[in-house]
Amino acid sequence: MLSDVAYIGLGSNLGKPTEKIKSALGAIEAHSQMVLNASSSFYASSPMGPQDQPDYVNAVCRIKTSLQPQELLATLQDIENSHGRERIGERWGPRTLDLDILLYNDLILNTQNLTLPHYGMQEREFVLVPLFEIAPDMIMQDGRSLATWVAKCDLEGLYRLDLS
Ligand code: ROI
Repeated sequence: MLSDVAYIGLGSNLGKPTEKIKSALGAIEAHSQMVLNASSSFYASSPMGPQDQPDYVNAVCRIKTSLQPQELLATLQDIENSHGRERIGERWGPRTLDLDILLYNDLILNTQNLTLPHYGMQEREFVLVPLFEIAPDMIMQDGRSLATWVAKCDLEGLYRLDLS
């Protein structure tokens, strides 16, 4: 039963970021325990954190899944690894592919390797704007609308990519 709903943030700024994100969405789609339910446009975004790295491409998708949060995390890490993700190097440094669970149903979770909702979402326009595209009516954990969160974030440096 694919009855749980999760939102996943995708990001890449090494290699061919757009291709990496497309390929990651393909891997999600191909997995027997995940159904890709919606995916946002792709966005170019200037790096949050160290500025001496390339711009990112970011997107968000919604899946239905039968994987529990920890299983989903491990599955997404497998997909990262199969796209050449290396888990060494500077914190907040460039990455070939980053897949983050943003939300899993209404679950609130604080474990060593997984925090839900994803910490720092509120400050990340490259997460909130694509999320808003596929979930315009979403209410966030503080009771405010996602629209309110989007209205408060700085949209400078974020561009929707036209891939047609
Ligand atoms: N900055 C942007 N714009 N997009 C990301 O996906 C991203 N991911 C990260 C850090 C290094 C925080 N900066 C980012 O992990």
